[in-house]
Amino acid sequence: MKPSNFKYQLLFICSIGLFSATFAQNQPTSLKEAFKNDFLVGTALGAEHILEKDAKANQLIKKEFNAITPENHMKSMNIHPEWNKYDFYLGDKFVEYGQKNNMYVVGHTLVWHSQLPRFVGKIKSADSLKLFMTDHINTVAGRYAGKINSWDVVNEAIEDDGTFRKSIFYNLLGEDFIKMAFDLAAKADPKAELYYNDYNNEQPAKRKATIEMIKKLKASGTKIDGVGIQGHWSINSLNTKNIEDAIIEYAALGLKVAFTELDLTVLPNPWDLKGADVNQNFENSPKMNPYPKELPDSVQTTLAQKYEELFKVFLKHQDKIDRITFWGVADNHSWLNGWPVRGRTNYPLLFDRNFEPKKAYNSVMNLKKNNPNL
Ligand code: 9MR
Repeated sequence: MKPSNFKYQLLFICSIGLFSATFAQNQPTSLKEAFKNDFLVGTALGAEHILEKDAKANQLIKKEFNAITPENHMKSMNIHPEWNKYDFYLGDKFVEYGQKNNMYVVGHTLVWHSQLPRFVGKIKSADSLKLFMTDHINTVAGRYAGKINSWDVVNEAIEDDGTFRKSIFYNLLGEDFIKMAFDLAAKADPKAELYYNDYNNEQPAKRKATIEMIKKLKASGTKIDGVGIQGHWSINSLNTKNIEDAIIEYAALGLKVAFTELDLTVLPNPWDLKGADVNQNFENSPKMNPYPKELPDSVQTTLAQKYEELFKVFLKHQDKIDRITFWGVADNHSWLNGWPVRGRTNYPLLFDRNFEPKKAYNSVMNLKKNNPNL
């Protein structure tokens, strides 16, 4: 080889090396970094996370996410167990955790028919229920005023067919309970963004009813800032057309859209059950729990493809989407291990039981790595 040729080859190799090093340096290394110009990326925390019991989980939460939602401990049953008794221990710790780590803090949830304290179940009159709602919202939203970035004010008030859910709130107060809840929340914490949150509300009938309900609220002068689409979906029936239509239609109302409880079940759904009605449960059996030890590669790949499909839609509409929150940190901590069949092994999130990123994590990250401008 002539010395001059060698010199050029060396120069070429060095340039490639330098280019790859710079390229690698500019690559995002976490979800929150990858999507920083698009939307917040959040997770739901349990008590063990808030109390920083597990070093690996703690490290992962801080590295990957910039928004947090309390999975259970701000629900009325836990935070307001008796008429005159509140328990703010975990709520306070949760808010502290978010502030300390510079995270967007979501309050979940002020008015929900499920996980109600016992005493509420015994209420028989509209006046007593109003008293409960007023005291509850004033006290809880009031305590964290200025510290919570957004509240899921009302959760799951509409059924899949578009009718109002016949909850204690609806039965005693009619649909006005929704307006009442939002007005109370706006007064108790004027700075928080106020969301209506539901599952299956990307589907046409429920979406239509939700839009009507929101239009009425807005027309009456009530403050509502966003719609939360929970996003409890399945790799077997993910419908991105509905999701895209819902983003466009909710945003057209002048509202922010957030995906508030995202997970994709990989397990068979008894009776093709969709959504998240927590009152349903089914018997366990080997057929219903096909991957008790590990997830086969083929399913791992399908999960990755589905997450990629979903995030492509999210990125396409990033101007309308404020936040994508996963319902859990890693697969070991997912409500889908216990619902709608108890004791199953599910794999719905981006991190596995050892807190390692799954193929699905890479497929989502690669959307930004390979297309920085997407
Ligand atoms: O993930 C939550 C689970 O730990 C609770 O047992 C369950 C009971 O109410 O609630 C789960 O979270 C729900 C959320 O608060 C509202 N949307 C549906 C979620 C999954 O059921």
